[in-house]
Amino acid sequence: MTPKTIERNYRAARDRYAEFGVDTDRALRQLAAIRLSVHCWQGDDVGGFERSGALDGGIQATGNYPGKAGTPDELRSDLDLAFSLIPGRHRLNLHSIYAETGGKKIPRDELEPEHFEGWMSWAGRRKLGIDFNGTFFSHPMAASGFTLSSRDESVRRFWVRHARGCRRIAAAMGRKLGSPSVVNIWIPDGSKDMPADRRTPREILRKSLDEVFGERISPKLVLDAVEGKLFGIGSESYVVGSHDFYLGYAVANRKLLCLDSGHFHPTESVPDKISAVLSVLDEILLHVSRGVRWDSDHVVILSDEMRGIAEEVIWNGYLDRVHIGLDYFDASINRVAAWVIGARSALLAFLIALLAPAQKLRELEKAGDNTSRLALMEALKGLPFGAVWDYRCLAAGVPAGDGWMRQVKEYERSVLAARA
Ligand code: RNT
Ligand code: ZN
Repeated sequence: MTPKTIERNYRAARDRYAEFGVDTDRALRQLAAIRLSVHCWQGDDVGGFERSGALDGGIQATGNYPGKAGTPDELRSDLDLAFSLIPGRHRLNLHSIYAETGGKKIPRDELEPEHFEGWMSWAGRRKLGIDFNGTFFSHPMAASGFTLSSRDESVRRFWVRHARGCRRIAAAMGRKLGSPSVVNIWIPDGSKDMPADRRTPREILRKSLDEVFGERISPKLVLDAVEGKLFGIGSESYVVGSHDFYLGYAVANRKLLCLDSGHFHPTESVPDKISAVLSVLDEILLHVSRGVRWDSDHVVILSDEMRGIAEEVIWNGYLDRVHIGLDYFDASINRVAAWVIGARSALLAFLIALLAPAQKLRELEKAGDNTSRLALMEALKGLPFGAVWDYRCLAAGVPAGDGWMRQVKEYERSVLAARA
C-alpha cells in the first residue's frame, strides 16, 4: 500500500467515524500518548544472563526457534528492531536476571544499580523509561518452592534483601531516566498438593513484604506492584500470593496491584476486574498476556479479552492510573516478531477503544435504551479501524499491515542466523 492509498483510506474512515460522532484525529493523538512496558524476557525465553540453570517457578517457555539473544548486546539489538516496528514511544520492562556483571558472579541479594548501567544508558539514549522486576525463580534459593514466604529464615532473608535491592536499583533508574520505575513482585511460592497450613506462609509473606517496603522511596522514583496468581505448574493446590492476598495487601498498604490476564480462572473477566479494583486502589499494573487452556503466556493478539481490557481502561478514563505491561514468552516463533505482534495488537485494541463513541453508549444505557446500546455496539464492529491504524503506522514511520515482517525476515537472515 502506498502512502497515498493509506491517506485516502484514512480520509474515508475519518468521515465514516464522524457519522458516529467520533473524532479520529483526536483518537490518534490519544493513542500516541500510550506507553506500553515491553518485557525484555520475550527475547530469550526468560533466560537472563546468570547462566544459573533452567527456567522454573512453574512458568514455561516452549519452543526452540533459532536465534535467541544470548548477550545483553544481542538482546538490546533485538529490542531496537522491535521498538522500531512498534508505533509510538514505549518503555522497557527488565528483570533482575538481566544484570550485566562483567563475567563476575554477583548474588542476587548483592545486585546494585551499577549492574544495570548498560540498560540505563541504552534506555536514556532512546528516551525510554524502565520498569523493573525482582527475579524470585530459577535460583537454588527458590528450589524449595518458597521464597518470601519461606519458613527457612535464611532463605526468606535472602529474598527480602533481593527485593529491597531491586527497589534501590529501580530508584536509580527512575532518577536517571526521569520517570518512575514500576517494580513488580511476583513470587512462585506454593505447593503441588494440599497443604495442612495455608496460614503460616501467608503471614510470613505479609511480614516479608512489610520489610521490603519498609524503606521509604519516593513514588516519583518507584511505584511498587504485587502480582497474584491462581496456580502454577507445581503449585496447583496452593499459591501463597493469591489474588485475594495481594488485593488485600495492596489496599491496606496503598500499593499497585498487578493483574496478569493469565492468572485467573478462564471464565473470570480481567476487563471486569479493572474498575472493581480501581474503585479502591489508586493505580494498577497490567500484565497483558494470553493464556491458552492454562497460563501459557502466548503472544497477545486482538482477542475479545484484549479489546475488553482496552475498553475498560479508555472508556473509564483510567489511562493515568493504569500501567500497561506485556507479559508473554513464546519460543516457537521469531522472538522479535513476537514482541512486535503482541505490542501492535495491544495498541490496536487501544485504538479501537478510542474510536468508540463511549459517551453515546453510556447515554443510551443511562436512558435505559439497552436495545440501541447493543445495536450501536455491534454496528461499531464494522467500522474501518484498520484504515485508521494504517494511518497511525504511516504517521509513526513504521510499516503498516504485516509489511514490517520484511525487516524481521531480513534481520533473521543477516543477524539471528549467525547466532549459536
Ligand atoms: C508468572 C508471572 C510473572 C512472570 C514474569 C517473567 O506467572 O506472570 O509476571 O511472567 O515475571
Ligand atoms: Zn505476569
